[in-house]
Amino acid sequence: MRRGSLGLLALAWLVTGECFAEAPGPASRGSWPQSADIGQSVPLVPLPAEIVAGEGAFSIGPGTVVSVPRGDAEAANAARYLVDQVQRLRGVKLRVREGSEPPRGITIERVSGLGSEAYRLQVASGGVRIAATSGAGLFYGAVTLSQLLPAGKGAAEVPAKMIRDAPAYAWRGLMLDSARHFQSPEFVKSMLDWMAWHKLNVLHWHLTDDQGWRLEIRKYPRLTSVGACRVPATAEARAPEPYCGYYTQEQVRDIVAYATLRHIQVIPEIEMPGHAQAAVAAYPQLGASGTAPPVSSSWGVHSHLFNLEPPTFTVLEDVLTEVMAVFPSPYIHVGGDEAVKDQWKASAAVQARARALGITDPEALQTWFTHEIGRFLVSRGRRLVGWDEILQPGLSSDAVVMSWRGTDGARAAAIAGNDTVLSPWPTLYFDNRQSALASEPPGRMRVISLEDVYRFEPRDPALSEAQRKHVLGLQANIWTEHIRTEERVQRMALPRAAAVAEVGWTGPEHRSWSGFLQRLGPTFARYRVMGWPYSDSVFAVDGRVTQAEDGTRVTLTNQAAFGDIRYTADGSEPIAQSPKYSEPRQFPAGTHLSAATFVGTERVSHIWSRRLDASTLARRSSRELDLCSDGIALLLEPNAFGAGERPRFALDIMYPCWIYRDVDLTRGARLVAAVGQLPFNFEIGADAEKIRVGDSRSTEGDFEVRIGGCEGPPVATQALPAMPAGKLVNTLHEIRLPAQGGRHDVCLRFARPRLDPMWALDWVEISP
Ligand code: TNX
Repeated sequence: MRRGSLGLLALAWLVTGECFAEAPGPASRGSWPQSADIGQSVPLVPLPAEIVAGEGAFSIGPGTVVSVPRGDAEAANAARYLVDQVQRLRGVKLRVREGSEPPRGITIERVSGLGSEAYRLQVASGGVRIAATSGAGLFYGAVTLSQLLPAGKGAAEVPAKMIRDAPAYAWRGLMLDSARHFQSPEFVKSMLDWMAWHKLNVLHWHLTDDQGWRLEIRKYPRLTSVGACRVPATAEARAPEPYCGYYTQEQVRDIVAYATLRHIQVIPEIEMPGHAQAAVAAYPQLGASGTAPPVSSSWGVHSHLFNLEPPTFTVLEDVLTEVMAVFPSPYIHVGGDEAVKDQWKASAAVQARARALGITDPEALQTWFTHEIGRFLVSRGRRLVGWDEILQPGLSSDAVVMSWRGTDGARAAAIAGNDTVLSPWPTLYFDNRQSALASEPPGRMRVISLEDVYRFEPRDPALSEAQRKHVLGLQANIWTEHIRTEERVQRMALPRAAAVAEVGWTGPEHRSWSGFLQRLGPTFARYRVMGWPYSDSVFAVDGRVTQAEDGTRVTLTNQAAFGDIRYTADGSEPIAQSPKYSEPRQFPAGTHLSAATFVGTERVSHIWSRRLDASTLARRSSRELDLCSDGIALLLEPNAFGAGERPRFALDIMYPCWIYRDVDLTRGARLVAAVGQLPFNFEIGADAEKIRVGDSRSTEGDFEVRIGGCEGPPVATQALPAMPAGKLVNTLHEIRLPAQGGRHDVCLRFARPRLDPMWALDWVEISP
């Protein structure tokens, strides 16, 4: 139903004819469809608060005039956005005119009394009006109008309607980690493009970490000359090319200006006191260890912290001064997460300082640190943002708490009277895979589906109305340890970012998962026109092939159980007329099966395709096997220096072990395995001692096969040859599994002589 059930009906707009008149009252509205139903058939993301259908349509085509108030730069900006979108979507050029109103065109106008991001969009056969009080509202009206246009060529009709819209939350963000992997300025701008298209309005930019310092600081050039390069970790014993990248202040200004035009605030994050290893590598005197570490090429929680000497604060304040000069955002993020205090506890200088301050608890020392930095920021008119570790007694009330260790931090912050942003792991962590499909790019093995994100509810019933006002909104984080390329960053983000946008914008009473799915097909079509890579995991066909009496049995599903799966059995592309899959069925051996998901006549997924032969039946990639445990389960690529496909190994780095279920071992079996190596480049503290490397009997390690469980003696063991130079996978042939009687789970593990490197399974084939 519509927002607040709208006793405001008298205000509802009747949008027919040449002018916009107010509806006389509920009675005359007849059976007009309203938000909940018509909204889903209009491909708007996020869904507006209120949509009322009208009669007729307005055609937007070559020469349609967009008029803006004279001298209103923000209105002109909204108009330019619209012109640009229509050009990209339809290849049609609109004209912008200042001042006088065109008789039949698009009018962008200021009105008073609407909220800070609210707008009204009226489409009638006589013209279109976008009205708002703020520049952001005008911009969002233009965004909505552009989304109403289908992708295609030439003029397009927009059915009459009235939209009244405003966001539920003021902070609708994404965090981009450019420290672990670096993205080009062009990529960041394209990200701003699609963020704006979804009415996302905060880009939290993670610019410094243990693995890289990525922002030019003129006063301290070593931060980038040293801190922006690391040597990539590799399982191979050769010196790889350094991995480098940073943004000049010039580039940042350009990006910030680009964002501002799209009503996106860019909030920099400069991590302190932890995640500081790259900075300490550049200027060891800033560190608490007295040593000069390299920029890290490991992932995980590192020990290097800034020290607490006055000259260090001077440097940090100088850095923040340069940061504030290029980032006008009212908020400056200073990290604060995962600062393990070992170095502070071990440092005589830090301890002396703590005593001088009268602080005995190392956690309280971080509070003091945060307070010092926060005070500095406030003196420059900015507010400190930090991860939820900053929430300690004594935290200043103007600090903003970003809740990542679940949502408790947000609740506690709101109760304490601090503003807060919801960014909880694991739901809003886009380094998690979005499906269990073998085609997912590297990341964490946990699946956070589009639906998981969509169903995230920011509203905390435990908070009072007043406390709830402190919850500014939500944000998803794209951590890039395992996301090496820009295209993958984007695929991890889209379409899950669309779900974040809708959760942040659209009130819970209007959100509907099935409605969102309906709008997704047309949304994907627009992504394609815009050239925005996205993941179709929600619709992609998941094909499971098993042995049947005389042939193979195939089960086809998709994650959302949405649309129709259509298939062909002759190697041709499935089309809207291809047979529809309804239940598991058998195909003769040798069939070349292809399948895809359709919504109506539109194909909304890529084509899944398999030849149903003996090897398809026997082979499973590591992504298709079960992992024996869920410690730190990752999907990883080995570092290769050069082009070409790399294998993707699914493994739990705490216990690399896989299970191939339900194998017929009545007459024994033959096993072939493809294996590779990965560096163990994870800083996990004392947890590393829990990792069992096994009892390796040969110099490189052994591949071990067990039946029925993973702990008993192996039924087969094979010594591992050293990895051949230049190869990322090596195939082990002819491992014999003894006859066992019946079907069994087969457990696959390695014993290795040391922690680093790890052996990993790429795929395995078990055939009778
Ligand atoms: C924890 S979330 C971190 C990041 C990692 C992330 C990986 C947070 C404040 N710290 O440093 O990249 O987990 O998922």
